[in-house]
Amino acid sequence: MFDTVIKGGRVSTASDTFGCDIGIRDGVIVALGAEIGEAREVIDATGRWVLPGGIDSHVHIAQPSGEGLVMADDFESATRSAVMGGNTTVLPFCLQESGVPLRESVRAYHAKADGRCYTDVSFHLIISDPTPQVLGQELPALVRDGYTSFKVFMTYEGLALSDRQILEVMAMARETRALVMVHAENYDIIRFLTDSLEAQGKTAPRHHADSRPMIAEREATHRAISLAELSEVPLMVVHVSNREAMEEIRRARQRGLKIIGETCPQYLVLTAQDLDGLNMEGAKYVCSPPPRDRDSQEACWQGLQQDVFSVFSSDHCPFRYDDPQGKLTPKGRTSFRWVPNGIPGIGARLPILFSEGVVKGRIDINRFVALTSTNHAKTYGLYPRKGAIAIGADADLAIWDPERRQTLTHAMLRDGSDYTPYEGLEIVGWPMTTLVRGRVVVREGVLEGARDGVHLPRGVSAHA
Ligand code: DUC
Ligand code: ZN
Ligand code: ZN
Repeated sequence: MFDTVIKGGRVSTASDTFGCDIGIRDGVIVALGAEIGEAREVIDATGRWVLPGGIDSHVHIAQPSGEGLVMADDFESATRSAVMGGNTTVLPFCLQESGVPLRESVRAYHAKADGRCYTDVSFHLIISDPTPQVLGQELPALVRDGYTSFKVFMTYEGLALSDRQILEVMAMARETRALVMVHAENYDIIRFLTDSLEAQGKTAPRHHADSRPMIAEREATHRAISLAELSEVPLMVVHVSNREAMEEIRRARQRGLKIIGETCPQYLVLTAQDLDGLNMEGAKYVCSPPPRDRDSQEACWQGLQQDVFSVFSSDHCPFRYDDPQGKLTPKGRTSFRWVPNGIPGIGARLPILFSEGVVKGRIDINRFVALTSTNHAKTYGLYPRKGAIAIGADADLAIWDPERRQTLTHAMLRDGSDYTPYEGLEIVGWPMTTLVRGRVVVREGVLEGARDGVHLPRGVSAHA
């Protein structure tokens, strides 16, 4: 007797597609086959596709964001939107707070998350102050405890690390087999251009994109790759937005370096023109790197198709629009410099890639699964417990109606923001029912599960 059997679906993994029933017991997949037997609950998946639940390995939730600013989502609302959009695990960033032991920042972040999540979660760390104490003691201990990846920034006041500091982080990552993720934009280019745009009175949100040109991303991507090559560590270049940066990663991979790339929905379906809106409307699209142009969109698709990018994440970083603690912060009206950086996307990521990618024939369903689930699990040390439909894997599953047609609206996404940058997009295909470790959390589009998500300590990245 199984707890649950999912019957009659078309099952796709990162490598295969086949018809079979899935038997679940104690939250784990225990049988795959035809007519596998009785269950307390049978879910009919006839006409549906059964895929591994999405893993979104790049999200920001309740992250401290500067004076007067508050992120639009707490862990409840972010993971609610995630599960409504077919995700079963998300990986948010725990920011090292200045002057606070890293372990303390991790404890504080757990206090925000524990007991509040619809999906499972696992934290990356953001290293803003790599002191000898942090690198020599705190980080190695945290890596041993399963926080096996961290992000470094090459830009932003209070976050940017020097090349020397990045090398020191990489040396520690090499020792501990942790995975370094990098935000690659040239800080001095951005500061110089921001000052000169402001001096010309060009302060509207659209000039955010002018202040962060592709060359700033390309140069920093090349430099980050060089530092990783010198350090002999793998490197994940996150949120890649354009052809030039993508080609830097391709070249590095062709030379045999373990450089891994990520892109996000905003680089497939938005452009810098979206920042042009009247008054402050453009602030809804302010994120970094900024959305670019049609050729960049095409390049990002090629990167996804050709495995230059192996993961597709949302970079969910939500601020409410009509809110003085969000995009309409009073200082933001004086200059784009002060508009909070980031856009929501945790619930829209999977439907956008399914509709624009699978339905429009740009990628096949197996590539979709790899890009949205399996490769995240492998990259961040969760495989094969996560990201797989296999005996012994967690029963994290999304049951898709591949033909459902809808116009995307913010109301469908159930997050804590007051807008989606993807409003009005025509979407074909939707994750109707989602199970997290065997429990139905969303059934036919209706949230019904409890907040039973847990924090997952992670193993070593497949790339490390
Ligand atoms: N980088 C991110 O990864 N997210 C939002 C803003 C940023 O700069
Ligand atoms: Zn970033
Ligand atoms: Zn991010």
